[in-house]
Amino acid sequence: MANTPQVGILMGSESDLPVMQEAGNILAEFGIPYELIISSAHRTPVETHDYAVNAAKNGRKVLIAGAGHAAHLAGVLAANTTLPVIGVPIDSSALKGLDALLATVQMPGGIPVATMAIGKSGARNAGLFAASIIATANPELQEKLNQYRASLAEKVRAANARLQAK
Ligand code: RP5
Repeated sequence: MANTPQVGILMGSESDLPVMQEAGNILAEFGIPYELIISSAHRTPVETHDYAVNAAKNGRKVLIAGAGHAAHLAGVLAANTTLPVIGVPIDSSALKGLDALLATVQMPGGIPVATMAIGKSGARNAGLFAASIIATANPELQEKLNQYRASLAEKVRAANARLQAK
């Protein structure tokens, strides 16, 4: 079905939503259907497991997982699916996300998680990275990504032109 979400964006808590919505906003920009799910590796481990186990057959192509503190969400999803899993460490703890970064990036060999930067930049990049993965089989999407990159470059050139004109 055309509107079947291709990307599942999961987060450990409702408090993660303002960060993880950034990933959704990017996917919406590229016209990629996604869903936002609150599911915790610690507090709802059974639901988290079931989501990952069924994700591929439910049509998901990529999973994005955002969590803070001792963040296990991305790793638990990756343990239960061979879909690509992108982790976003969230700065919700006293350690400002350094704990979540290490917990997410330091996966033992065999179960990969592609880890982004801490916080909103990481969530935006997770959306872009998911789009890049999907674009490997979608030339139209590939072209949109090229245009997006060109628009970023254009903004920098315009900013520099404004500065030089002062
Ligand atoms: C993690 O603990 C969540 O991903 C969240 O970032 C953090 C705090 O959760 P709440 O106590 O705000 O629900 O599991």
